[in-house]
Amino acid sequence: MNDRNNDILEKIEVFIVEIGVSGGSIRDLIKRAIADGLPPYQVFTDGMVKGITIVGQKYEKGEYFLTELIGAGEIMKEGMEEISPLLSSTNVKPLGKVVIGTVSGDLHDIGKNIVKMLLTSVGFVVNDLGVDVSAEKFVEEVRSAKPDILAMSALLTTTMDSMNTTICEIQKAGLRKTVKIIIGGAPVTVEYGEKIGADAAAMDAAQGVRICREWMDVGA
Ligand code: B1M
Repeated sequence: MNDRNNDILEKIEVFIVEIGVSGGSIRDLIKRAIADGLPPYQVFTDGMVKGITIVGQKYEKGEYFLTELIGAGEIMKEGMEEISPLLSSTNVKPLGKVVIGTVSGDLHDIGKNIVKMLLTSVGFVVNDLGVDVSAEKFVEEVRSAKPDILAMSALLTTTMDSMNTTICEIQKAGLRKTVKIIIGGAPVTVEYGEKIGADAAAMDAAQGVRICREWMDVGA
């Protein structure tokens, strides 16, 4: 990668970290990176994801507050709108079908959207149910769409239990053996995943995608 490419990726990262304070738009920066010949997946991971990760770290350290997080979240969303179609168009053959959603009572979707984009970029067809998805809705989708994988995200300790409820409902509907279930989100642990009978719990988006690929027998 040449200096010009490094420069534009850094600009994207800094634009997110500084919540666009320098002016311009994330869409224009992404367009420039693509015009310079950078692969969409690299623009996403080495620019955008790097930026939002730093924002999260600053929040943890008390350097940033909710206002900055909401602002960075908005920029990520706008950037995702720009890059998402490019990521999907780079796919060659579908790997498998995933139904994804943030569980009932929970409106956090930045992490879920990152997982969705990474899954899409490696070739999965992803049906995104959005946020605040009820157990009934997940069951209905597993029944009708027949996905290979159900992916649930939760960011609140108070909504984690919705994952348990959903898995119980899927079991009751006689669908548990038809679908692999992966869970993720900041409060989720491997132990919790085992406790509620998920097939896997991912600590980050990259691990989640790795696990899904392994399930489709294509390795990491
Ligand atoms: Co809220 N929020 N929030 N919030 N929010 C947290 C989660 C919190 C930890 C902040 C804090 O107090 N330190 C806290 C939860 C405390 C707890 O439950 N223990 C909290 C709270 C309390 C709340 C409200 C209740 C605040 C209020 O209103 N009083 C409220 C709840 C609303 C609701 O959901 N019903 C609320 C609202 C919001 C906003 C709307 C303002 C906004 C969300 C915007 C949006 O998502 N569109 C927001 C934000 C931005 C956050 C923090 C600051 C950042 C979350 C985030 O996007 N991180 C968060 C603090 C934190 O997490 N440190 C916080 C970046 C993102 C890339 O990481 O989502 O963890 P994450 O995703 C990672 C991994 O977890 C993983 O991959 C991603 C990338 O590696 N992953 C998966 C996620 N899902 C996966 C699924 C997988 C695999 C991996 O497979 C299925």
